[in-house]
Amino acid sequence: AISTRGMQEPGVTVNLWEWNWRSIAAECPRLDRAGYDGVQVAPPQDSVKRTQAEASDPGTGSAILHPWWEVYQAVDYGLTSRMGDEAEFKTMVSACRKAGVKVYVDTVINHTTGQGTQSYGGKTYSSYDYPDAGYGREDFHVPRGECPTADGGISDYNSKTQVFNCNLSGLQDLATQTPEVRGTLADYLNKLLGYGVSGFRVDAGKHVGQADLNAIYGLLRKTKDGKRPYWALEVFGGSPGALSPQAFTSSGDVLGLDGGRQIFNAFKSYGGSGNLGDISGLSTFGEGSGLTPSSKTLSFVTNHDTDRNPGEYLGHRDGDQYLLATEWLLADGYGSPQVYSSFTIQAPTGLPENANADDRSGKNASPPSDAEGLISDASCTNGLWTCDHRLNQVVSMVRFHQYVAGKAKRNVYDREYNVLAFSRGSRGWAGFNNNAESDFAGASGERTITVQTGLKAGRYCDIVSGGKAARGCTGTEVRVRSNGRATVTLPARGAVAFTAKDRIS
Ligand code: LAG
Ligand code: CA
Repeated sequence: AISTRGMQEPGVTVNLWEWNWRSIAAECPRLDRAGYDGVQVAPPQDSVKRTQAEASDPGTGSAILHPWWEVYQAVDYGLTSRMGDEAEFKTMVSACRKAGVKVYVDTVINHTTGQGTQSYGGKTYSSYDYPDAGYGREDFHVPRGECPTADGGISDYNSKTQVFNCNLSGLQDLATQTPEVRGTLADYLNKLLGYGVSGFRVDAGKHVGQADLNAIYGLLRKTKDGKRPYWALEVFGGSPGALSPQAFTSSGDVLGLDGGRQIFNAFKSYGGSGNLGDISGLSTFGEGSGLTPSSKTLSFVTNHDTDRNPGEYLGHRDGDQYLLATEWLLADGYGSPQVYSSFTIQAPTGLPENANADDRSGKNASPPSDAEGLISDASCTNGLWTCDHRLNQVVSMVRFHQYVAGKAKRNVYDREYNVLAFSRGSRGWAGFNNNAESDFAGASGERTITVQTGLKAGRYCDIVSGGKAARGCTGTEVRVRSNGRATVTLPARGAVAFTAKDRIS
């Protein structure tokens, strides 16, 4: 186990996944004003830069030259990547720190690549031989004979030995039990900490395993703020015993992937006719619904993988329901909530004959890039980036989350189909309505509820539709009566929320 004493708390973060370093640096002052505590950034280490030869080989997974997932195929730990070079990375971290926003880095420490011969940093390599990282065959489980499968891949996700030691979708699995590999990885992470980074998302954490994760964490220096670095492990649920997310909570925080599925099932169900979801059951969400403890979880509605998995998780494509879920998670208070914001997924045109289903659906699409694969500056006006983290209703709920921090959920209203409302102590109240505009033959999806708000009498401005203005509210106004009760109309697939400081009289 690792000690979490003095560990950096992430607070509310935004995952600006595959935003380039220049754009993140420019965004950080705005993130701070919006109330975000930190930003998570895509893997900055050098990675495979595919060539036409790889794109033409169906075995490499895509006919697209530069799919988004190139960055998950480490070649060495130089900091030249699709998102920018080392100088730009350093500038970004300093600019964000100066703005009061902490930077968390997605780190690929379980494996190197599974394809290609050249990298964004201009290095060349071959299978199990990465001169610039200092890795040879002795640094990988498969050539060492430590993976029991014939082809070196993971075929049984219930086997600890296979999950830890075999190659995850062809990616060459590092022998993280050796002092040499641990030292190389710790040097990389310590360099990032030296630049001012505050912690890490550990890609494929489940495949590194607790013992090696703990040992690597033990080699890390403190952050510039004198804290132990934040450490959030990616552990997909579904495997038994030691492979479960619960079994990794003694090695760090874990990503809230099972929670993401519960959120999808509540908001959307499985999408058949008549399956419209029912969010009222989310009154019990978190440890009470079998998830990892709040204090050990990086919670989210979606991330870069799940946004591409429409049948099991919500994503940007789900529009109002996705935003409603994001607003609800920020109000609920489970885990350290993370808002996701990246490029819009579009089905590419003009694909070659050998394109596969994931190429055609847009699942493998490249972020907006130049011909060399270098990612373009993010823009919130060209339609290529979602910029969901900037939306008024999301920013308002980030502020709500910060303002009600530590206050228990009270006055839960969950007796009505697809509606959920609660107060957070006596500091804030929020109500959510997941009913569509016309679920039942033309009926309005709007819902009017009478609830106990936990707040004192007065007129309050709803922060989802607007907020306080010089006189009155720019959006909806809610009147709380002397007994704390209020009658509130929740728009279809919408929310109403206010805190004690949104009172106008
Ligand atoms: C992760 N967590 O454990 C990332 O969140 C996930 O996005 C990564 O997969 C995975 N682990 C490895 O870091 C992504 C794509 C894969 C892609 C992989 C490596 O979802 O599709 O694999 O990144 O780029 C691709 C091809 C495979 C091929 C492999 C190796 O799709 O067909 O076998 O590359 O060449
Ligand atoms: Ca491994």
